[in-house]
Amino acid sequence: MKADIFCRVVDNYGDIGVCWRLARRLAHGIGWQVRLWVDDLASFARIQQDVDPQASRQAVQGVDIVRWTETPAGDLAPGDVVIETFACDPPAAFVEAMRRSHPVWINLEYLSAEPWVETCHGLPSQRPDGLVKHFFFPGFTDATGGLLREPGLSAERDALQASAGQQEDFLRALGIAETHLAARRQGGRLATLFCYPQAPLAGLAQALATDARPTLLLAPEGVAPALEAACAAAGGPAAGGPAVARVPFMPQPDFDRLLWCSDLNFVRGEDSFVRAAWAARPLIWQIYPQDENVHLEKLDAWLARYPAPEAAQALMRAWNRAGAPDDTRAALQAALAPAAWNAWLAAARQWDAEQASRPDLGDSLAGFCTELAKKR
Ligand code: TRH
Repeated sequence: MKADIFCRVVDNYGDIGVCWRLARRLAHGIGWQVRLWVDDLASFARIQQDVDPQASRQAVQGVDIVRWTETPAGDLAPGDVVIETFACDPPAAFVEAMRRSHPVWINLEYLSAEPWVETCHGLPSQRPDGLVKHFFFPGFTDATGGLLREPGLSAERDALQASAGQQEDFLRALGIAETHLAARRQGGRLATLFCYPQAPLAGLAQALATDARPTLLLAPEGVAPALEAACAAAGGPAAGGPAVARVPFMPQPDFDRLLWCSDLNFVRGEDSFVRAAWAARPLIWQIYPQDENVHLEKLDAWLARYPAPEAAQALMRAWNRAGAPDDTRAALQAALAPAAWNAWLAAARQWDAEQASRPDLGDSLAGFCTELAKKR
């Protein structure tokens, strides 16, 4: 099968993050020939450093990458499957060519735990021009398209999590100082922090400063720029406060490894949230903020499925509401208390095992398209 994937970068890295992961999943795991159209190669190059932001056409890891804004779409014939992501609308000239070849047309939607997703997953939408678009929803239940997950991921994760030496080698290669590695060897906590600007950093720093276990926060360059100041205000490492280390943006497989090495992962958006679940460690999700707090309903829909103790759920609500620092401080302290923490650890393992027992989105989508292609 030949597939075209269209990616419009709205903001941040989630749009390209999902598309790039899907492109590699279909090309490597399923064996499709994949062409990925991207309108913002600079964002792409941030998470996949060998992408050339200037090239109008390039091949990276076996995927044919097209700079969407420059390439005349009418010159390239559609493949067997066209996947537009997040309703991004393929260019008119390309749709014109689709009217002649009638490929399978998929709109891959955003991830949501809300129940209505199950009733919309897989539905067709008949267009006046004769083309039919099908809606494909990722999700957490059997009645959805599932989550992207590469074969062999658990085994790779388990091997790294079982090897203190390999974890240290990995962290050292990221530039983590020997003093931090030594502190970790003596029981220090490692936490990855990937969040939006409104995250309540003061409450985070204050809670970690009162916790007996010292914490090293690993934050990607440019994320949470006020973090160092918040940690200094909470007393700094000398007074038991969290230490901060900056890490460069890294390719997705390394970002997975970072999450696997961490005891606790603060993640956001869509893709890093799913990857933190595959780490099988406690995660705190900052959902993408929307107008009129619609996102808080989506957060609750997911919390209703996630088996973590009430203290962890309350922490996530406080983290996303980003209210007074005291709220986050108290909520994090409660979630780190031994009984809650142990229950949260168990829940993270259970969530990973439950979700990993379902077919992944790559297989589900490939199967769905193959069936539709037979009926063309
Ligand atoms: O960056 P995000 O917030 O992305 C988004 C966008 O805002 C988007 O418009 C919105 O619709 C969506 O969220 C829900 O968060 P996300 O989804 O976690 O994407 C980040 C991607 O970047 C993910 O694929 C992981 C990747 N990444 C790396 O590969 N290396 C890194 O070093 C880091 C920090 C991230």
